[in-house]
Amino acid sequence: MSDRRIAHLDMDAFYASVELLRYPELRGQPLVIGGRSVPAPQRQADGSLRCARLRDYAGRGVITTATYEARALGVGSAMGLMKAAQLAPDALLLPVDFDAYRHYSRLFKAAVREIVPQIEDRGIDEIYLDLSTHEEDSASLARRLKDSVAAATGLRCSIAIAPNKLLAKIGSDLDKPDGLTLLGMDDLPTRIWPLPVRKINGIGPKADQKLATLGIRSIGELAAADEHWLCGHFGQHYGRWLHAAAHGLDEHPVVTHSEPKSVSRETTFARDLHARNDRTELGQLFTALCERVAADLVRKGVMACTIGIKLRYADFSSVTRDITLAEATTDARMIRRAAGECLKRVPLEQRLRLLGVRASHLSPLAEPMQPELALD
Ligand code: TTP
Ligand code: MG
Ligand code: MG
Repeated sequence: MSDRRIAHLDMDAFYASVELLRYPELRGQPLVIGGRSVPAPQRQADGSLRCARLRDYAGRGVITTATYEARALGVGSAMGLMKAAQLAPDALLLPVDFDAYRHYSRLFKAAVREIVPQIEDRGIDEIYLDLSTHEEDSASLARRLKDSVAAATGLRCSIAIAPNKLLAKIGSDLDKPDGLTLLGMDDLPTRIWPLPVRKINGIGPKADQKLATLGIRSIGELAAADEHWLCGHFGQHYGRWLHAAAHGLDEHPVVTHSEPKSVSRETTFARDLHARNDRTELGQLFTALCERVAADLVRKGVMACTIGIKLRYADFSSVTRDITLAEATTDARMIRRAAGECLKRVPLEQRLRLLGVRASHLSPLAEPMQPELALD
């Protein structure tokens, strides 16, 4: 696997850049997106644009993102707006418009697929690509991808091509904005080891803090640490992973299969069953179906927000019902309970031929590359 070529592509200041497509006259100014009930910019009679400023904001909202001009003033993602206002009171403040960002997210991914059909979708503004089978050299491929995204959206992105996902992800951040970064294993000592450990995807605040108390701040210091010593402090699994990551090693494949839209299981009974007279048998079959759906969800790495049932009656007519949960789940008991609720909403006088359970509105389970969740 040592000759893989993996790309990570991440849009630059994504939400803010989409807003600037709409309001190009705001380019070059410090601008942040976020908050609650922030007024949208108003076009004045003289054609000028009137925009909220950070200093006008009162409330508990946070910044989703900031333009690079605003970042220069010390503000950025996840910072409270009131705190940001102290650092950059004159920065412009725009409300979030997820529909617009989703639209541009689809556009840039479609532009990439024109060149590399298989992508791993990692969220609204980033993707991984496996370029190993492409003939074209990395620099010109990356250039073409960037040009294609820019032509389709008017937006800039940063791309890194590296031997694996771990290094590609670190790399796309190295020369932002508008970065084009090529990394090989030779670049480890000069470009990766000086970086703080937090730059590794999978080292979160908790692990970062614990490493700091052990005197390890840079990836190079982590690489120099003894693997057994790390395992002693972080457990076998995470300790080994830390050691490998610091040496730029990562074997995770780019996962390009598209996620299923729904998962369902159904069963046609050997003989028609009646909801009352065959209650026990029906209940057991129902539970078994829910357990199989739950297992399918886990196997596919997704969780479901909507649970539905399908019944077919002795006269071959059928009905479906579904229910949306407060929280996505893969849990068989939760699915069984939701399906039971659905069952209360269908007529049960007739005998039944078939029973089905379906889970939909799927979203990916947490990325397995983040073992830090298990830390305490
Ligand atoms: P990022 O790719 O992390 O950031 P970015 O695209 O704004 O800037 P960069 O040039 O550094 O890549 O996140 C993508 C979008 O996700 C971002 O535009 C807004 C949203 N987001 C939040 O809503 N909250 C957050 O804490 C972060 C980090 C991002
Ligand atoms: Mg981004
Ligand atoms: Mg991103």
